[in-house]
Amino acid sequence: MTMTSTRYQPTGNLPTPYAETPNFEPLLLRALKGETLERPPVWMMRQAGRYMPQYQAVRKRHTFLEICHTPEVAVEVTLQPLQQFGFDASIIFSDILIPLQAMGLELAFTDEKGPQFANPVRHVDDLKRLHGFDPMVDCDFLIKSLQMMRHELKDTGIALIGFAGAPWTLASYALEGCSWKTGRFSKQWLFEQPEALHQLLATITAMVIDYCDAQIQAGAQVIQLFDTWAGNVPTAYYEAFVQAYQAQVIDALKAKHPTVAVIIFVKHSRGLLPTMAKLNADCFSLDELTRLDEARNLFPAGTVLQGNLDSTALFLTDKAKLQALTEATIAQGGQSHYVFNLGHGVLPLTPVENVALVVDTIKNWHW
Ligand code: 1CP
Repeated sequence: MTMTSTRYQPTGNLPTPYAETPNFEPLLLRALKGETLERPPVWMMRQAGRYMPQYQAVRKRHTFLEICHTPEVAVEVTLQPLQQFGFDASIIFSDILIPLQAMGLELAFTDEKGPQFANPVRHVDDLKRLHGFDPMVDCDFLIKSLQMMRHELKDTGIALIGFAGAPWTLASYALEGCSWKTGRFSKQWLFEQPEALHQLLATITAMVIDYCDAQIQAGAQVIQLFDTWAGNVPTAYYEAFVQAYQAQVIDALKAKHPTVAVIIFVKHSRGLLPTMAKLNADCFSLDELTRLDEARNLFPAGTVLQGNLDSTALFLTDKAKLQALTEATIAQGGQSHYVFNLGHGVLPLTPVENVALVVDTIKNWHW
């Protein structure tokens, strides 16, 4: 397949650095270190994507997977929300399913069905099909995208975030083959074949560690782990099948890169917080079901919280209400150990002017 990608040119028109940032140390990194700040850093999960006309224009020229696999284009769409809204952090454009593709699962993406694996893991024997890979070689497109982004963000005060799916969520995609829906296959393995599931989780965990390590070497300054489907696991199984593997990833990354912060996002984490607090993560990204100020008491002192404006609030037509909800979120987050984000990702069809309003509200905030 031939691809006609636009050549990447340094844009030079990124927002000016945060004025009070000494030596341009990104505000996000300062917040993650626990510094007291005038205002919190702001970024949004899924800040690049379908809600932006500029992204849709790129999608007319490229499939979703082409964007992920072509560094010049991945960088172009990673930069779009920074240029338009002035976020304080940039999350590299990729997808949590990319490393599963590198392990041998055949990934296709259609507009109707979203991501789908043609050969999901359904039998214990299928585990033999999953192979290791060298992220530097087999995901060289991601490595190059990160290197180009770091170069682009130099001296802007914008931090670069790399990411991976956490083991449970990746294992469930490998088992379901597509969107989670009922989680039938993942739950069957959980209840009937726990040993095989542990084997799958261990294989994926080793991969996630190498994959994040490679992203850090390529320039990622922070790693966020997405455990989108962790909140759907029955409590009796949670620690052994979800959290134990999150902990392995976090502990391995912290041992190798003590100064690189790890953020963990667990969707539907209300009720799991006292358990999650045992993790060695630097920052916990909470969804909108939890109040940040109440959650803070459940975590050890020095823990950074991230979140958690309801993504659907960005559909409000009442701008004053949206501004008030944004300010209430900051007030609950606090003056230190806090990073502004949504409770989950920016949704398709979100009005762009509301994303701008939220970012401006935060940038105008003074404690
Ligand atoms: O053009 C398109 O239609 C593609 C839509 C799209 C986009 C923009 C997908 C398909 N992935 C992405 C990018 C993406 N995915 C990013 C980019 C960086 C950014 O945040 O700006 C990130 C961090 C992800 C992570 C991701 N992918 C998660 C975890 C976060 C979350 O939202 O829960 C998950 C679960 C996925 C799987 C995925 N990829 C895409 C879709 C539609 C889905 C969901 C599939 C399902 O229904 O389960």
